[in-house]
Amino acid sequence: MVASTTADEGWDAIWVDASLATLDPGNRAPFGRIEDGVIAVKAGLIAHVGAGDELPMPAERMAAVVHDAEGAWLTPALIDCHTHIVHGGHRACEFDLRLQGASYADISQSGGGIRSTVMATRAASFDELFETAARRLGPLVSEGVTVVEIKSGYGLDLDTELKMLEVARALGRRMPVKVVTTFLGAHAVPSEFEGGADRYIDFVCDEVLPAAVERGLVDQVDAFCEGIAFTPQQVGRVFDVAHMFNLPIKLHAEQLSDLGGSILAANAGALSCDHLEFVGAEGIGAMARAGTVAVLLPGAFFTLGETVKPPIAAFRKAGVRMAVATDCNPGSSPVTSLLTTMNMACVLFGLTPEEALAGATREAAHALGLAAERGTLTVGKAADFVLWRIQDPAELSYRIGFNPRIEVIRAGAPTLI
Ligand code: DI6
Ligand code: FE
Repeated sequence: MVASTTADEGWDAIWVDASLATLDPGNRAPFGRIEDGVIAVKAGLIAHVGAGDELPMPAERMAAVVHDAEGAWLTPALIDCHTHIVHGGHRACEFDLRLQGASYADISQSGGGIRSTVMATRAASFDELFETAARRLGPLVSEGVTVVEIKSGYGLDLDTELKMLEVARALGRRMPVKVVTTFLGAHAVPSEFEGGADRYIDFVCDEVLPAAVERGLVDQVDAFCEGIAFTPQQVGRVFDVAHMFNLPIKLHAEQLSDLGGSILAANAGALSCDHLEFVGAEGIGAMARAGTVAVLLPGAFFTLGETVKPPIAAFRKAGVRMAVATDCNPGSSPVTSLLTTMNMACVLFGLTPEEALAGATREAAHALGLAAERGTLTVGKAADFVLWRIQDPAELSYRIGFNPRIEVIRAGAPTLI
């Protein structure tokens, strides 16, 4: 690789004697690896990535600060591209019911499920939501996550949807993480609209989404397309409003059945379709053509005891990018570890450890429309990376419940976590 910055410019800092897993598609080695690598930063961005013996001058003369990585592995910082981390209450009682044989859909249809979290979220104060979400975000940050996507969707009324998004924005200001907010007003039909899904979609499209956009609270728009939620036609109406506001879209699609949501979403230019256990050939084809990322959520698959897996081989064959995310939520995926989720993606879905790491970095950046600025160790991208005490990058997916993080660098500077 070639240095893109001359010595005269002066780098802010350089890490030497690092084993780099760049995940850069231009580097064909496994994990895009560079042994005995160096990485330099300037003004919060990656200024140089390469082999140590290719530096034209001693590191001390090229950067103001020299860090010795002592052979540690260094990867792009992790990105959790699908979470519902802001929510009130818990659903431990449902967990118990499911263990006794009730299905997720049964519980939802009898008034539990998402609606029970909606009640708890409406009842919670801003501070309660902030504190509980921060406690769940902490473990992710500690694993080297520097970007997290956070959805609304447990308010389903104007005030609570806004409150959730405001909490998400506050987390981004007060914690060492960039937050991407997603409006998920079309997550479930709230009880006050029982039997009136279309009327609820009118309310979402005419009032809630515009109000949230006006307050600058929305980065992207999502919906839940499912028998227990909304039809493709109803989702299409939400997407039309998102397009009017020039907001990127994504979709919870084919989680429990195949309604063709992925076809609709891909044809509407969605950044990602998420879950996808039941996606068919037509959906896969549409996603491949549109460059829509498949976001795999093995925590939900695991928690719900699902048996139908997303079609990994078909995604590979069609060239559909695969991201991996926690789906951190109180019902189907009470998971606050992206590393464990990577393990699940390998063990349950058959991803390779390299695909799992790419899924939590490069492909997750694509799923959030951030690929130009994040997700790989590439000159010009944000200098967000993690140093790990591991012998091989596959170890990040292989161990369970173990966090080998040494240090997290954010915008070129070590973070205190
Ligand atoms: N699918 C999910 O996995 C989450 N939302 C969705 O549409 C779970 C939501 C919940 O059960 O609270
Ligand atoms: Fe989800």
